[in-house]
Amino acid sequence: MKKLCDYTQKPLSESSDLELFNALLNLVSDEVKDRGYNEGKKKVYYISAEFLIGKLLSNNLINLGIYGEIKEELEAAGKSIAELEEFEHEPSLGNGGLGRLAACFIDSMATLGLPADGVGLAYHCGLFKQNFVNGRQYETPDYWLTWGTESWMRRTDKHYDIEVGGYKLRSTMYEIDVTGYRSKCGRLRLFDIDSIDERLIKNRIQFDKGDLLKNLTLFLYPDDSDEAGRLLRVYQEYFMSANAAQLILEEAEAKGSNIHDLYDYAAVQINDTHPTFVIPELIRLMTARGITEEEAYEIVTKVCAYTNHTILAEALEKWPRYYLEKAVPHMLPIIDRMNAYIAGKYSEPFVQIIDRDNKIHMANIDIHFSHMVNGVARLHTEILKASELKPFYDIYPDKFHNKTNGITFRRWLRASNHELSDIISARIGKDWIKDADELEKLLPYADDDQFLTELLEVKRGKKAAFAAYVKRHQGIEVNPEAVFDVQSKRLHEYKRQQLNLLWAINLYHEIKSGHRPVRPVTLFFGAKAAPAYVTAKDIIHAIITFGEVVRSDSEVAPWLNVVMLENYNVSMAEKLIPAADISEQISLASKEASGTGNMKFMLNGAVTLGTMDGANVEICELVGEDNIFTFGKSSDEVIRAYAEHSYNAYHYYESNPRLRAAVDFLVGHEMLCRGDEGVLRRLHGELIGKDWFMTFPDFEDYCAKKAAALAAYEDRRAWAKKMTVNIAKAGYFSSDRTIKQYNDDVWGV
Ligand code: NBG
Repeated sequence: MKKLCDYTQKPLSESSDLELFNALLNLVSDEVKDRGYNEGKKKVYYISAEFLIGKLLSNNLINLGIYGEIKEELEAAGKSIAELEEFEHEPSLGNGGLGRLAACFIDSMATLGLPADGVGLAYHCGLFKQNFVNGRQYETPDYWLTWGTESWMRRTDKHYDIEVGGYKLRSTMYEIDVTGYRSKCGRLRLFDIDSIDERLIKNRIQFDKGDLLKNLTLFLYPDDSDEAGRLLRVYQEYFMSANAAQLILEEAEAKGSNIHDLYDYAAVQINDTHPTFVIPELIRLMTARGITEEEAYEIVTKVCAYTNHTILAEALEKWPRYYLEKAVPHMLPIIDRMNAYIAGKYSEPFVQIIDRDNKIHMANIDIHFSHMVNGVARLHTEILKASELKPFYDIYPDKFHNKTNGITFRRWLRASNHELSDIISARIGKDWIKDADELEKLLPYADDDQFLTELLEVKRGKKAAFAAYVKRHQGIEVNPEAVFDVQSKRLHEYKRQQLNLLWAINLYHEIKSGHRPVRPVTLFFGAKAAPAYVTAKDIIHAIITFGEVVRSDSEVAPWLNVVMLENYNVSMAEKLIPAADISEQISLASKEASGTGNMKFMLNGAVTLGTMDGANVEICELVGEDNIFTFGKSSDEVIRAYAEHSYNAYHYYESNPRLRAAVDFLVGHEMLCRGDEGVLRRLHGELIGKDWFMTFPDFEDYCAKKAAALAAYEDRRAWAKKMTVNIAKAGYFSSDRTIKQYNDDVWGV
């Protein structure tokens, strides 16, 4: 057993936090070496633009089974892991669910012993850091990378030559170890170029988008509101995919592949459309090795699989042909021939790779040239098959399959909620950490008073801790006795943070007219808006402004609080989710592919208030109607309303007085004297003139179900029972289950 003091070369009590942190990095790295990596003939390459991995210290110690010993050793010297964690920077390598899913997946792949690499890019400043100034979101670079010793990421001596944007670049590969739970390890491999220059960033996150040599990997999802920004995304996507393709072939050949048999050596998972170029690039590299193009098509199709994460058309990337001419001219002849090959087989315009406007549909390349296409929750996959991708489903009925998302319980319960984890393990043992179905053994405790009391006690403690955190970080006083009602996810109109806001305004009106809730409610929002997404930013402004209105009104403040959390990220989620009572999953039915926050909340004993969308449908089925609150139009009704163009927001606004009062409050005196009039009027206009994601039709039902949830909360024993059922039934949503299914049905490793 390794001791930390062997790595500090002086007593722990005399070591600085930096010295301790570096000692822990070295200790973990030695421990990983002792265990070794999952190896085998065939390997999974999970290529993704995002890996939202979160801080690694606790997670690695837990997975390596040395958390307890290290904690004791540190405590004996008067130090704590929690302090060192504050010192650690969270890697800024992702945006939302797609990236967090990739992070949970690499944890599960390592844990299940699958030889697997995550492959992506080493963004220097990540997505962005969110600050609120005058009630608005400001973005600044998230300098998470500390080049030096104190980083989990190490430089390797692997380099590839990549041609992009008229340059010949030489890439460098970095690696982060992925510890599996009590198993061997995997690796996250991130590519970069040495010429990146962070000094290019001028004002906030503005930089010269034309200077590829200096900007290629500065940011994840650089602002794409202009052409230079969109081109940069193409450069990034190709750079990532081309590195991956070379890595895949090199490793396969080193293991003895003659490339004709690549399928026996590599399974490539294309996470959304961003890594699509890996397909034509593999074809290019294979034909350069003497394989015919026709055979190369067959090989890539056997090797690659594609996951779709959204039905929003905007997220299915289409690049104008001249972008590719500029960025990757050597890809064009290959894509043209792929296009001709497909056009020769299928005449349906929808399935063509290049459309009449000369745009290249990345998802269409993925679907034709992968052997498997999957959605990420049952409803989502059904919608893909029945409407969104129907013409493809007609051609390839056997390619389509569902893989409902999952989360790693090591991070989202064991590490982030020790207290809950301990009372669970005291009842059913620790096997649930690796075998999530074991959680079901908790069901009988739904009637055990002692357990229910402890469960409520744990929740109370987590709420108090989170309230203290909010006070420290944002200076906002939060009453821990209030119901903690939480909506945390990317800010997007389809996720409908605005619906939740309208509910809160309605409650404000009720309180003003003398109808107080039985217990105070605190509404937490955690969300970043894409820098160029105007309406999303307007919603943030409205939420922050309304929070100020509420807190400054002495009649309302004791009963309602609205908090927009600053810079929501994985580390904050680990504190927030264990403290939640109600989990808001209120997307417009049919629009949320799955959601994974919903699973994390449930696992931590929050009760879902949601629409029948994404994985909520499966949650509902598992916990039963008594343990979830559902509302709203069904996905069928929504799909029909869009098809018929029958929705008219103004009609609802006009005919429902309390909805109208809530909407008009946005531009009323209280809001205007604190907020920005232009922004608030724009949002008001957007809602009554469009409301594209149909918040108004669901408003009444939402209010009714939220009232029911709040009333149910008052029977504390019955509520604790609901919490227990949610935890006990969460086992299905372990990413270990998801990964096992991918491996059984898709990868065959
Ligand atoms: C998100 C969906 C979620 C889904 C995750 C993971 C993107 C682009 N998509 O519903 O919105 O849970 O992907 O599959 O982040």
